[in-house]
Amino acid sequence: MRIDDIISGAKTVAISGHIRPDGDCIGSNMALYLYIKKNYPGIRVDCFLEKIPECYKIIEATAEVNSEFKTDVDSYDVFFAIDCGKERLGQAEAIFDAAKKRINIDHHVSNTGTGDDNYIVPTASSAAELVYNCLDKDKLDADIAKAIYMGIVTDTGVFKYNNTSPDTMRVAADLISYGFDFGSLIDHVFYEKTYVQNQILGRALLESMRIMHGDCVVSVVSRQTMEFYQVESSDLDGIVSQLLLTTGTECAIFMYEIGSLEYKVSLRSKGKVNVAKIAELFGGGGHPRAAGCTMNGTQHDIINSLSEYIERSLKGVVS
Ligand SMILES: [Mn+2]
Repeated sequence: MRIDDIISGAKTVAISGHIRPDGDCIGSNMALYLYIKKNYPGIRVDCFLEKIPECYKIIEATAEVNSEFKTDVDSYDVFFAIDCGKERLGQAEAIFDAAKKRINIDHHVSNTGTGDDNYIVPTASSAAELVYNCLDKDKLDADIAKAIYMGIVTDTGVFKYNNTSPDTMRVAADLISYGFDFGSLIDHVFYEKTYVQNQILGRALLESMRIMHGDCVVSVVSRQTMEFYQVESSDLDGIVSQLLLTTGTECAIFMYEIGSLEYKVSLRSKGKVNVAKIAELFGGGGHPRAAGCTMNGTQHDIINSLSEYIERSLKGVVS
């Protein structure tokens, strides 16, 4: 798929991605937006996305994103749905439906193609990598390269998840040749934490305990502690991953109180324990190495219930 061919002759182009946009959605959308804006000044291009989280505003022109989903264009000549099928476009779906030519670029395995033209590659690391493949490399600049790089970095966990392919690395290598500060970009979108996020992380690590002879690390944050540090549940992201990084640990449990005798539980595994199976037993779900559920009881009871299944899983009784 070549973007230059698709938009040839178009006067109006719209771009959008999924609801609650993440780094890949924003990176892939902004890359295409910047590409058209910079190389085709005669084309009106609009990008529709829900509110952009603060950390992604490091990308050029995110302030120009239309989060109101209001437009005076009745029917765009071309609409690009990127990083999702049309059913996850949210308020942009109606604009997509009204467009003259609908293009769908995505890497989600569940997407069978919802456009008139589709470029769906489930093995690709990210939608951003796919957008890169469609662009004329001579028309890229540092801002566009940075947006694509951000998409790849977020969806691969900084080139760590197994969706990272040799092709992904080759694309990343090309991208850094355009010259942008990829080190500070990665820190900003991936590793940087607010002061209170670091404080609650420290507290959770300090109060963690090892169970099952060190096979599992557990930490619990109470409502009272969250109030003391004035943190929200989103400030607790990443604590469970840090617990799992303990040497010799096979799995990690992180839980925080959401109500009286009610906890949100996150489970992580290095591979021996299928935590999706365990989360499903308690009404939750997820992936074999990352899952979650909501559980009732005292923290002691919850840890006991979970460890029973984790122990059986480690012994190979359940897979
Ligand atoms: Mn994605």
